This record gives sequence, C-alpha cells and structure tokens, in this order.
Amino acid sequence: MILEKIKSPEDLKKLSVQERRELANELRAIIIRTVAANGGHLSSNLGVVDLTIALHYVFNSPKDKIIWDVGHQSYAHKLLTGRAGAFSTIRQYEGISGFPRMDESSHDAFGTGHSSTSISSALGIIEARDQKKTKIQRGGENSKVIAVIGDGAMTAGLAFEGLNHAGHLKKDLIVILNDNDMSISPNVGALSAYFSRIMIGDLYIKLKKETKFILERIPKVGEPVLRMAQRAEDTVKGLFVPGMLFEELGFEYVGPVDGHKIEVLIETLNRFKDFPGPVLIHAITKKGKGYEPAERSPWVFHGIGSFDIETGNQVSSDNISFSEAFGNCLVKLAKEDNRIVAITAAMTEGTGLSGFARAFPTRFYDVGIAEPHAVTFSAGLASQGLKPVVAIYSTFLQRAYDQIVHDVCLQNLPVIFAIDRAGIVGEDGPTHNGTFDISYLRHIPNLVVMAPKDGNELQDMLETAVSHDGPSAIRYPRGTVSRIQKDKKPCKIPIGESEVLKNGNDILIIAIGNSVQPALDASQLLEELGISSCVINARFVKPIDAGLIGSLAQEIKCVLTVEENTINGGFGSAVLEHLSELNINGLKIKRLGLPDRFIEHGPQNLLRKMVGLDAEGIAREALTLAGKKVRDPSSIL
Ligand SMILES: Cc1ncc(C[n+]2csc(CCOP(=O)(O)OP(=O)(O)O)c2C)c(N)n1
Repeated sequence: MILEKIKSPEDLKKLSVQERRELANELRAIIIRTVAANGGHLSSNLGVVDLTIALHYVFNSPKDKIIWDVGHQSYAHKLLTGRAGAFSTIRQYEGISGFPRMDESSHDAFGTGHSSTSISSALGIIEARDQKKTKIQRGGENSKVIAVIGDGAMTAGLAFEGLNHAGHLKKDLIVILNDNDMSISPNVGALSAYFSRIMIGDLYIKLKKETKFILERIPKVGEPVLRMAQRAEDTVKGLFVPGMLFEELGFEYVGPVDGHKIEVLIETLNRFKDFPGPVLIHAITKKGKGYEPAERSPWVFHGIGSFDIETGNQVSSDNISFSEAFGNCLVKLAKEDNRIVAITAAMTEGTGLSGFARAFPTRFYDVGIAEPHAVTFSAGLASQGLKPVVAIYSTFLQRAYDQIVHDVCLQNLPVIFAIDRAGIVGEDGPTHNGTFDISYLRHIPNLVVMAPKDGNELQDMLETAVSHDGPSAIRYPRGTVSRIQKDKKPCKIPIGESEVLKNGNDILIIAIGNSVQPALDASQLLEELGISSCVINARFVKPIDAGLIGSLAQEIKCVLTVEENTINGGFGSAVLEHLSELNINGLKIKRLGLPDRFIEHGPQNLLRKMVGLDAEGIAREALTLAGKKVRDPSSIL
C-alpha cells in the first residue's frame, strides 16, 4: 500500500506519477469501505481525491493553509495528513470528526461544517499573515492560502461577499472552484447556468482559434470577415468568455481544468501558486467518481448511512422520519390550500420535500445554499397572500436570524418555519447540532414556536401554522417518528395550549418536543419507586401555557422542565421566567437541557444518555428534586 508510506504530505512529494495515480485508487477504496461501515459523505469525497493529492503535492501544509468549504469533502485530506490510522473511527464517538477541526490537526486550517465560509476565512488568514509580517516578522515566510469551494457553496451570498472583498484587497488568495454541477441535488440558479456556459466558453475559445486560422487563409474575403467578427466579439464576449464574472470581480480566472487529471492539476497549481493577486482555478470534477452507484445517483450517496458496497443498497427501514412525515403532510395540506408554497435552501431530499417538488413543481422553490435569501424571499411571498413554508435545518437557520426578526416577524408575516434536525443530530457533530433554535426564536415578538411530541402532533401543528395569521415555527428532530396516522385529518391546536399526559402530585414534569416520550418513560420509572409525577406536553415554547403551568406549579410546587435545546434561554427558562412572576411560596424548579458547551459527534442516544436527557437521567433529576426517600433507586436508575 502506498498510503502506508504517507505519514505526512511531505511523503507525498516523493511519489512517482504512477504511484500518485495508484494512491488515488487506494484513497477511493478506503473512503468507500469506511463510509459503507460508518456512514458519511461519500460522493463529494470521491470527487476530490485527485484534487487533494495535487494540492498536497504542490503546497506545503500546514505552513500553507488549505481551507475546505463545508468540509464534508475533507476525507482524502485527512488520510494524507497523518490520520489514516484513525480513519476507521471517523464520525464515531471519540473518533475523528467528519469535518475539518482545528483542534484535531494542524493541517485543518479552519473549522467548517456550514457552507460558503472558505473565501472569507482564507482572506482573513492572508490579512493576518500580512499584518504580522509588517508588524512583527518583517520578511517572514510567505505562506499560501487556498480556499477549495464547490459550485453549490458558491451560490451563497457569503461566498460573494468574500470574493468582492478579495478583489478589492488584491491579495494572493487562491480559490479552487470544485465544479461538479451538483449541490446535494443538481445545482440550481443562474450561477450554475453560468458555470455551464463557461464550459461552452471553453469550446468557444477553441472554435474561435480554429475559425481565425481558417479565415486568415482565405484570400480577400477572409480578412474583412475576420475584422467584422472581431468587432462583434466584444458584445458577446461577456456571455461566453470563461470566467468573465470572476475577472470582473478582480480575480485571475484559470480554467476550466480537468479535476481528475492529477498531473494537469499539479502543473496548473505550480503555474499559479505564486501569482501576486487573487486567482480562481476552475476544476471540473465528477461527484461520486470511481464508485458506480455514487456516480449514477450522487445525491443518494451525498450523506449516507451504512450501505452494502456490492449493491450500493442501504439497510431499508419501514419507519418514516420526521422529515418525511412533514413532507407528506405538507403535500396533503397543499392539495386543499393553493396558497401553500414550499421553499428549501438546497436541501430538497433532506427536508422531505421531494414529494412536494414532484406534486407541485410550480409551487416549489430550491433557492440554492442561501438561507437568508430563502427567508426574505418567503417574507415577500407571504406579503402577497401566499403561505410559504420554509424548511431549513435548525443549524443552518442560524444564518438567517436577522431575516427572521426583521423581514418576517417585525412585518408579522405568516411565514411557516419547518425546522428540521432540531436537537442532537448525532454523527455530524457540533457543526450540525440543532441545539439553539428554541433560544434564538423564543424572544422574537409575534412568532409562535411549537415542537411536536410525535408524528400526529407534527401534522396537527402544520395545520395550526397554516391557519395562523402570523409567523410560526415548528421544530422537530432527526430520526423516525413514533405514532403517525397518515390518513388522519390534521386538527388545529389552540395556540399556546399544552396537554396533561399524566396526573400526579409529587412532581410536575413539563417536557417539550422529543423530550416528551422520555419524560413519560421517566414518570413510569418514578412510579415504580413510589413517586407520583404529573407530565405535561408543553407543545408551545411561545406562547407557553401560562395558566395551566402556573396553576399546576402552585399545586405541586416541584417543577422539572425537559428539553433538547441548550439550557441557556430555552424552554425551561421561559417557564422559570413565568413562574418567577408568580412568587409561588416554596417552589422548587430545575431545568434539564443541554449543557453550555458544544455537543460532540456520536450516536444520538448515547449522547442523550451522557447529558442526562434519557428516561433514567430525567428520573434521576426528578428524584433529587422531589427529595423523597425511596426504596433502592439504583435497582431502576
Ligand atoms: C449553510 C449551509 N447550508 C446547507 C448545508 C448542507 N450542505 C452540505 S454540502 C451541501 C452541498 C454543497 O455543494 P458543493 O459546494 O457543490 O459541494 P459538493 O458536495 O458538490 O462537493 C449542502 C447544501 C451546509 N453545510 N451549510
């Protein structure tokens, strides 16, 4: 194995052309094997193997800084930078991360997980390098900074803010545009069409050269026709000359180059690595390269659980996910109400909207990786009487905070936020956990915030949101739904009304969303210990059911809140704030939620157990809070 010889990128530089090619095959085989076992991002990683080898061959990481946009395509980079031995642990608890992390390796120049940050962070690193050079170490070493960004990530405004600033600063930033024509699904938008035209442009240049060659050789006629053609050229040039857009932004555009020809890439990188200003190298790659099932359906293998390598099949399951339950219900509601439109930011499959897109192609919008735009676009739609449902993962909605406040809630527009992957997401880890949305939404005026305990309630909440004349948000977790009757007609829930699931008098447990079931299970454990608990499904984070919560707290005087969100400013804080107003004598209250730190990657249930959000953890807290003497609690907890 050639990879065994590669302890650091330095070793890569000793390989022959043939060995570099073999190394690419080895990397692909290891990536396929490991993702088939652990799950992960397959298609994107297979697509950048050759580019990664070329980058580490030409540049000197970690002195030179390679920044991977999104970072979901950094597996080959990890394998070449001293992590081959640990690679089998990727995405597993206490194993290496599926994304670049500065605390994992000095070769991971910048931590990522969310898209389109590479150009801005790279530019900041260059500026800091130059600040230090002039201030402290005059004439110090001139490290190179390279941002590798996909055509999908390039659709975000943030990427263009970075390009715009880079063109202005005129620093030696190298941007590699890894263009595979795909985001997770086929890429969308005018920019994507522009990249395709660049390919035509490449053809155009070749054609132009050949036409000129021929015309010059036709006596008399050739000369004037050529002059006429050259005059006309300027007007159409902007449309066809490759990379004109980037040139206008102040970049030297190079390409397009074949992103699977290692030697061509090495030659190109060598030629432009010392270029004095910003340069953009446009590499064309194929998503899923080298694994037939992934080449055929790159979106299926974009982010995938474990699968069979021979067939490419995943372990099938009869259970439906919250995302699917949401998507199916939305189709059902949209059949009845033609004001409903759906918006996604490049996550059609992930958010369960594929069925909606098929059923209502003219009422469905994939806006690209552009969450802020998705929200303001929805606000515009809502201002004209439509009912936009914008489905975004909790973690990515963070990017659109101001749009939620300023464009939706301040204007009091009936936009519905379908917030998927709320809570602990598992193997993708801290960049993807949706652990802050309750806190970042509950203080915004006009917004109704809900979380269903199961599939049926998700359907009811969607109906509630559609019939509500103001902004609303529904947060639900990654995973399969319990209890769902697909043919049940969704029913409206009165805004702010919780439900009592179980009566009891020693302790009041108020849970929200996916914490309701473990709270009920905890209540069962407590009962076995002789503790009687009242369990409330809060349903609404905002407005909370102030009346019921207040009167039960008065009565029981011992309150435990449970939520899968950060403990800071979450649902429990809402209850605490309300109860503090009531000045209840002798009230004991404890909030259970996620601790004030980022939650690492690993299986969801293990992580929940570790933070005490499983049934045993909740029962333990309840027991301590109730302060009752019980028979041997360790027999159950
Ligand atoms: C802000 C944000 N929104 C959505 C995502 C989810 N996401 C991860 S990769 C990806 C597609 C990226 O496409 P591209 O940059 O072309 O890379 P490719 O996977 O094609 O190599 C998306 C939408 C994300 N990581 N960050």
